[in-house]
Amino acid sequence: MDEDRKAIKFLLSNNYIVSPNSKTVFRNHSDPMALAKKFIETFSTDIKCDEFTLTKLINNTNQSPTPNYKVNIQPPISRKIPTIKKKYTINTKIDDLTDLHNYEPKFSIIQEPILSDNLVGDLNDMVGYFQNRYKKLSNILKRRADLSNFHKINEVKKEQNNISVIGMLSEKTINSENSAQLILEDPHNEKILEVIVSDPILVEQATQIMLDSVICVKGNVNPKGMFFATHIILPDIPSKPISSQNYADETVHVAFLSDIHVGSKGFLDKPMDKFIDFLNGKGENLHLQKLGKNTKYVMFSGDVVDGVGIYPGQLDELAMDSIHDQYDAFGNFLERIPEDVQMVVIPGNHDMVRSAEPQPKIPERYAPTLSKMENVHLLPNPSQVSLHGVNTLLYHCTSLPDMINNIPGMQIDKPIEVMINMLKARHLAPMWGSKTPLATEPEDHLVIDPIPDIFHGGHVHINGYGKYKGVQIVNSGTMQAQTSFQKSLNIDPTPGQVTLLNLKTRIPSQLDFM
Ligand code: D5M
Ligand code: FE
Ligand code: ZN
Repeated sequence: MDEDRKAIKFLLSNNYIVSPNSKTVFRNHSDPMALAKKFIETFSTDIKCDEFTLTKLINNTNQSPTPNYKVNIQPPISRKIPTIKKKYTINTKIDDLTDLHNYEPKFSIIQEPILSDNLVGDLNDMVGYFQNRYKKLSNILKRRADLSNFHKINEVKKEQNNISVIGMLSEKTINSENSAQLILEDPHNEKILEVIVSDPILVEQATQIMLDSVICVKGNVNPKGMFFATHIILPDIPSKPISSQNYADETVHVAFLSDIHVGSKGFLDKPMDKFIDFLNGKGENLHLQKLGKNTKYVMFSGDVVDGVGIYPGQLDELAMDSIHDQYDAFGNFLERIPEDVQMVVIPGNHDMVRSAEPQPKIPERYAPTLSKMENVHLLPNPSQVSLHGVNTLLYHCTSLPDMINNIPGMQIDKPIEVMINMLKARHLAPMWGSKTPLATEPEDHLVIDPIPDIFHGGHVHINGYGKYKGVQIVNSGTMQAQTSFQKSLNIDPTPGQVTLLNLKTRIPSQLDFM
């Protein structure tokens, strides 16, 4: 790819709006990527990258301009695969790991979807669901400072210039590198808008958008009533200056786990035992011992058991064929974790709840041991909790394979990139009618609002972490060996890897319990 296109792509992936007239400036610049980075350093995403602003930036660069807005620049993806060389990468200094002897948990639930018991799932429910999605996401889009002159689809008329239209992306046809067609729908009426995209930058942007996302297109309508897009804008999250992000007031750690799959023949009890020993201060060295005693929160993002009857032929792969025994065995592990450690357990697609999302919490009748434990919080999938003041969104990420199958360039071993795409769409599972079943609740609980500080997912069984606009993203991996299903799909899991986060600094550490 040419240097100028790489630079523009970099800006787009950081969710800047790039005007087509900026292309010449990048093409004529000696170091387009350095210019793009300079732009991100100087301006927030509210500022459009166009010829005028770029020229001003270039002219001012030699005079060291004072940035009018400082953002925390991060490369869009900084995924780290756990290294083979180093078993433990602890990024909190041993002296900072204070003894939390008189520790008071600061735990609260921020968001827990209340699910209706009388869903019919008929057309009425479905329309109501999409109207709510549209309302929530269009409100988020309307809060963006860079958008104005909003029109509903039924208000679009011939010969209008520079208008913003919000709609749900119901169809997308990519004809070539510089030609695409989008169909936007308004779930309040039958109206649709056909959007013509003829700029290669916008075409590339369109390929990354999941169907049924709510987006905004800016553009002009010609005398024949044809809408030509000049910009495509996603709800996204704003770049939060570090000063306005949440941090714990003392050094305390959270550990992220998911996909334990207790009950499967492939469940690995040794790394699970080692992890529990670590929490009890029995790590291999002093640094690990102090870190273990400083880890007061453990998050489980779904698939804590393998379940029963989840896929055809599962019985042959089960070590325990009773769901009660599976949850009991999982509960026995949690009972060995110190009582002052707060734990959150949400369900995944293997847990004993409905598969349509949002999924309700694991019921007491299947998991009496877990329900009894005061330090175990059984919550729905998804949910948001506050850990020492740091907002943490837990979602199993069942929608990850759907997104990977539908967006070019997305890969199962790079879950963080897909989770970034969810943050850009401000939705955990936009696509309707794919493999992720969605419940037509009156409220769309899968819209990401409020914006979390930490976004924790699982499901792919491959550990990774990264950051996007200040949000710490973790996909926790698994405690299950490779299954025959994963082998058939060439999925190489990373069992026993656990990511921890220091809630005071929000710096991750990485431990390998295999
Ligand atoms: O998911 C186990 C693994 O299988 C994980 O790597 C995701 C992958 N997976 C799960 N469902 C699908 C579909 N539908 N397509 C492709 N890959 C998939 P688990 O939920 O533990 O069974
Ligand atoms: Fe799983
Ligand atoms: Zn799963």
